[in-house]
Formats: sequence, C-alpha cells, structure tokens
Amino acid sequence: MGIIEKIKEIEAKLARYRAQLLEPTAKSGGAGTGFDVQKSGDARVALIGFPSVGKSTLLSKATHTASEAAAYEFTTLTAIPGVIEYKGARIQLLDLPGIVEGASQGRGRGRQVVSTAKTADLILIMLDATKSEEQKRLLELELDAVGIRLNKTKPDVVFKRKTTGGITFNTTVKLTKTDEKTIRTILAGYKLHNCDIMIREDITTDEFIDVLIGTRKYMPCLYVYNKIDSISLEQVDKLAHEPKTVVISCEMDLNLDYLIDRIWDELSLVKIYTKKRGAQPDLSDPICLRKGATIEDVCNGIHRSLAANFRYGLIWVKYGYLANLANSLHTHRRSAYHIKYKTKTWCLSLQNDC
Ligand SMILES: Nc1nc2c(ncn2[C@@H]2O[C@H](COP(=O)(O)OP(=O)(O)OP(=O)(O)O)[C@@H](O)[C@H]2O)c(=O)[nH]1
Ligand SMILES: [Mg+2]
Repeated sequence: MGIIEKIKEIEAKLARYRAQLLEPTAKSGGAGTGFDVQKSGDARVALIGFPSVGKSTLLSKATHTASEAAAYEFTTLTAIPGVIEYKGARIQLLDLPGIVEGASQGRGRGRQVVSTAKTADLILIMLDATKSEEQKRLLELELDAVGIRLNKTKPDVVFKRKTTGGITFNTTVKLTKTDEKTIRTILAGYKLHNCDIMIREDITTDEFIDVLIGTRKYMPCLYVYNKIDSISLEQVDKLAHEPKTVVISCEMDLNLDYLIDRIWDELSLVKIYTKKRGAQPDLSDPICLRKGATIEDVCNGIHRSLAANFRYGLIWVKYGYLANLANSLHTHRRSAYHIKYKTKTWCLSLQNDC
C-alpha cells in the first residue's frame, strides 16, 4: 500500500473515531432526556448560553413570564417557558439553565439542557458581549457533540442499505474534501458492505458520517450578544455585522424589538386564515405553520379528521407568495391545482384527485 493510501485510511479512521467520541456513552447518562415542558404555541425557541449571560432577564423582558435573574451563576435550575405574542402567532421562549464546558458529556444539567434544545424550532445562543469570542466556539462544540448542526442543511446524499449487491458509489459533483477511497474505508469500518450511495454535494468526511449515523438534527440558530451597554460602540458595531447575529441589552432595553423581528424571520412561519363562503376571513385568528407545510398540515391544524375527508379547497394568496405556495402544494400527494387570477390576489382551486 502506498503512503497516500495509508494516509487516507488513517483519515477515515480518524473521522470515525471523532464521531464515536461524540456519541453518548452509557457512563455519561445515556441519550439524556430533556426537561418536561409542554410544547405550546406555534413554535418553540430555546435559549442556550453559559451562566449569567442574561437568559432569564431576556425571558422576563420579552414575555409576561418572570424568571429569576441574579448576579450569581446557575440562578435558573430548570426550564421556564414564556410566550411571545407577535403578529398573531404565539412563540414559546424557553429559558434554560446555563451550561458549562463538558455539558454534552454530562456535566451539570448539560445533557438535559441540550436534549431540550433539540426539541426547539430555533436556537438562540446567548453570549455575553463583554466576554471573549471563545465562548461562542465552546457552545457550538457542546451542541455539535449531541448531534445538533447549527445553520447547516442536511448534506445532499442518498444512502440506501441493501442486503446484497455490494456497494454502488456515484457522485454528481467533484469531491474536493473527501474521496471515494476514504468513504469506502469508512463503510468498511461500519461493516456496511451492501449499499447505494449517491453524493450530490461537495461534502466532508465528517458530513458523510453524519449521513450514515442519521440522527443528526439540523437547526437554525441566532447568536445573541447581550450586555452591549458595557462595551464600546466600535465593538458593538463589529459584533452586529457578524452573520446571524443580533446585539442587545436586556437591562437597557436596547434592540429587543429587532431581536423578536429576527426570531420571526428565522422561524419562517406562514399564516393561514380560514373563511366561510361569501364572508371575509377573520384576520385575528391565523393558523400558523412552518414554511413548507402542506395542505395536509393545514387540515390537521383545523381538525385531525379533516385531512382524510378533504376534497377540495380554495386558496387566496398574496401575489409574492405564490411560488412558495405552489412549491408546498407539490408535496401534498393528492393535490391537483389550477390557478386563477383575481384582481390583487391569486386564487388557487385545490382538488383531491383520488
Ligand atoms: N450590564 C448588563 N447586565 C445584564 C444585562 N442583562 C442581564 N444582566 C445582568 O446579568 C446577570 C445575570 O442575569 P440572568 O438573567 O440571571 O442570567 P442567566 O443567563 O439567566 O443566568 P443563569 O440562570 O445563572 O444561567 C444579572 O445580574 C443581570 O442583571 C444587560 O443587558 N447588561
Ligand atoms: Mg437564568
């Protein structure tokens, strides 16, 4: 075996060991169960951060729920839910205990905190603007360790296990960060000798292992720097220009409205109003669903039994939203639709073609 092959083999092994290292072990408390908080409202947002960054202060400011805030660390010991009411939607904001380095391995209540974070639709990583940049990387590592991938999309890889036939390997793009040999070595390491693989994105070796393991959660995240009242204007300006970042001061009420705006944008909620024939819709009572929701989801949002009996419906859409809607309609297997143009709104007529 040439030196290059040897290096590739070691790289594959390294990637596999890295993934194993991050898997929960029996000793570190198993998979970990989250705090028992009932989901309510249209979406859940979880606050993650080191102790004393101001998570509870934010919950108390942004919602009607009071969560004890104090200058000492670990003030909050359990999950405390509050509700943000915004644009007719109810967003559940979850205050969680502060986590420490090693949380994912079971330190403090870390495992419980990160398991609860997994149940959210959006993660707010709260940081203290007066502390070093290192805190951001450390928190990301903790979440990474429990399989949460922040602001990333699932790698575009099709992986199918088979019982016979060996390995078929195809790519539609040129792989620059890994290669077929490394991937085959990894498959052998996981004792996978029969499977179909189609790679449609320039992935890394670690991302390929994520696909193999299959339990990764890809979640949107906003980085929130609090306590900007205590740093210089230049520093605030620098932080504010980082991607997916909002700078705030809970104590001085700075930028909190903008934070809620950004939370709304990140959640990409879609509002749907129902109406009776010949009547105007009730605009104060929307059904809120995540982007990409299907007609089936809308039916389920009204009543469980509706989807099975759904025959046809009419939809009015604001002009610019038509493309999105048409995309989501495609995902409902029983919908055929045609589009009629009506003055300022589009009207879609939906039919169940079964
Ligand atoms: N200067 C400044 N201090 C703040 C701000 N927001 C919160 N604090 C202070 O930070 C301290 C910690 O606030 P908490 O809200 O208890 O922090 P936490 O993140 O909930 O802390 P744990 O529950 O221990 O994880 C308190 O003394 C707050 O008064 C802010 O915007 N500026
Ligand atoms: Mg707290």
